[in-house]
Amino acid sequence: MKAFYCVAALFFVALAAAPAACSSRASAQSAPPSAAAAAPVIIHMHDFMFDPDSVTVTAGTTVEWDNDDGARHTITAADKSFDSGDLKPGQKWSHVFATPGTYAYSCTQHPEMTATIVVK
Ligand SMILES: [Cu+2]
Repeated sequence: MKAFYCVAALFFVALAAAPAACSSRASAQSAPPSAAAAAPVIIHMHDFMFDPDSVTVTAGTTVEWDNDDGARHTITAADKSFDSGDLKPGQKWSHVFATPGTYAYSCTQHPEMTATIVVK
C-alpha cells in the first residue's frame, strides 16, 4: 500500500510539472523574435543612396550605416537629433533609436540623399 501512495504521488507531481514545462517552452519560443528585434538594422550607403531608404524599427533598436560608397557621407537628422559627421568610405556609424517617431535624415554633402527611419 505504501508503494501505491508513492506511485500516486509521483503521478500527481508529473501532472503538476507538465503545465509548467509547457509554459516555459512557450516563453522560450517567444524569446527569439524579441532578440531579433534587438539585432542591429544595417543600412548601406552606395551610389549616393541610402539602401534601404525607408526602415521601420521598434524602439531601442540600433541602426548601423555602412559607407560602401567611394565618397564621404553624413547621416544627419532633419531635426538634428542625430548626426554622424563625415563618414569616410568603409566607415560605419550607428545610433540607438529609443523614442518612437518618424526621423527624416539626409547627407549634408549630398542633399539629394534622403531617407527615413520610423520607430514604433
Ligand atoms: Cu553624401
